[in-house]
Parts: sequence; structure tokens; C-alpha cells
Amino acid sequence: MKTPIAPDTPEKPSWHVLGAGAIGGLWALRMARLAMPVTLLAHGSSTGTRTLSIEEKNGIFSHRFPEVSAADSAVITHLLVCTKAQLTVSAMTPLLAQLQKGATVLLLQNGMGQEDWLQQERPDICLLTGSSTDGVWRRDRDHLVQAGLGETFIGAARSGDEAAARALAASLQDKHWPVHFDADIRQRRWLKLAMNCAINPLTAIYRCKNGELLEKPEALATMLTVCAEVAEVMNAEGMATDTETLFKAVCAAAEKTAANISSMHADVAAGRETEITFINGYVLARAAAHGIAVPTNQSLLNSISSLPRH
Ligand code: KPL
Repeated sequence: MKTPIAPDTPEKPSWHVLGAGAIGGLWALRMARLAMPVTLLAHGSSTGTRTLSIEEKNGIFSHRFPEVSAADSAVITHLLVCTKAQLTVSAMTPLLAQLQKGATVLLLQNGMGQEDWLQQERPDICLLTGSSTDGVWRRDRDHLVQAGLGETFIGAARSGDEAAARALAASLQDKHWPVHFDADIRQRRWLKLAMNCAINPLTAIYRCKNGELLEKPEALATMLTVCAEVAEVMNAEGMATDTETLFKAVCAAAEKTAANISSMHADVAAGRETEITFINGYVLARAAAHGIAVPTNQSLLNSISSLPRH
């Protein structure tokens, strides 16, 4: 049976959220606060509703969402994808037929490479990508903790969709929630990739919070080398940047989200598969295409792949 969705209006479009984990849950709650109709998509069966809560500086905010099984969802006009990078294909495949022609899909995930697959599968959709530095972790499945207020940038994956990206960023902009349009989202996402390459594996290896990396000279030295390698690959990909710019941004992100348990640290601690292939692994793939050596990214990937899960 198909579940009806909330009415879709141009001002308040009806969003489906795939992957209501830490970032997906945060966004669902923020959209609900802006009175946007939001439906959560469940991997398996669903009881019909799910209540999410977030602990913020000034208290706790909770909201009860309609939840439908992905297989039972009706036509989807606006889809926010926050699944783990490695689950994108398996989680999205059953939804491809439900996506309306011209539907807006916003990928807000760590890592890079996932959008290439979706562009091939559904060239007719309006594909947007985002980059967020919000720090949020889960006390339990439905209870989030805001550990750092970051910024979110939204842009078009393909030229022609810029106006849609700009309009979406404007509709989500709130004084407590900085969301901006970025005409060069690719470069922005590479900057976020550099942060994830430098912060995520090291927090998982040292089992520390993001901010604690800044107190470890050996971690800082590795972060600097990671930035040098990523800068070289970015230059080869046609983006202007340098080691110092990336290192400054990485340190600022670690400081802003100092109290956060990075997503990779949380995955390793919970014995889950990590996103390393789409983070340092993506840098390795692009580096190989340009004949560039990136030994520090390689060694972080090797270390994470061989970490015992507990
Ligand atoms: O994106 C993140 C993550 O944990 O995956 C950062 C920005 C490092 C915040 O923790």
C-alpha cells in the first residue's frame, strides 16, 4: 500500500529524508522547525512514526515524524540523502522508480563519488550537493547531541540547476542555521573532503574527540601531510588551493567541532563499516589518475581498514 505524503507546495515542499542518522536527523528536525513537511524513509518496516530529539545549548527539541518504509513510499518530489556514502547505491536503488521526473535530490553526505552513479541512473532529476561542517552525534538511535554549529553550502551538481540550489539555500536559511548557496560547490566539497581525510581517520585511530587532535603534535604533523597531499591532487584537478589554506580550514573545523565524536570514530567504535573508501580512498583514486603519490592518505586508509572492530 502506498502511503500518502504531505501536500507539496512551492513554498513548503514535502521532503523525504533517507538516512536519518546524525546529520539526516539534524536536518529533518531543522526542516520541521521551519514548518516543512518531512517524512522519514525507513530501511525496513516501519511503525508509521518516529520521534527524533536533539540536545542543544538551550534545551531539547523533539518532533514526531511520519515514517514509511522506502519500498512503500509514494511519489517523491524532494529527497534529502544523508546515508553513509557506502550505502548510497543499495539504499537509493529501490527509490529510483519513485522519484518524480525533475525531482530535487540533495546529497548531503561525507565523501565524494556517489553523485556520478546517480547522475547516470537518473539524468532527469535536479541533482544538488551540499557540504556541511555541523558537528552532531547520536546518544542513541533517536537522540542527537549538537556538538558544534557549522555551516552548510548547497550547489548544483550539473550546470543548469544553479537557480534551484540558490532557491533551496534561501528557503532553508535561518538565523540559527547558516545555509548558503555556493556557485563552486565542487571546490567546497573538496575542502570538506580534506577535513574528513585529516580528522576522521585520526580520531578513529586515537579514539579521541575532534578537538583533542589539536593537542597531539604527531596528529597535527599527519594532518599537515594529509593537507599537502590533498592540495596537490586538487591542483591537478584544476582547483586553486595550497597546503596552508587546507590545514587552516582543517584545524578550524576540529576546533569548531571540538566536542564531537567524528562519524568515523563512531562507526569504528560501533563495529560498523566506515566511509574511508569514499574519503581518503577517493583522494587515492584521483591521485592515481594524475600519477601523484599520496602515501599518508594510503597509510590512513590501511590503518582504518585493519582496525579491530569492537
Ligand atoms: O564531517 C565530520 C564527520 O564527523 O564526519 C566532521 C566535520 C569532522 C565533524 O565531526
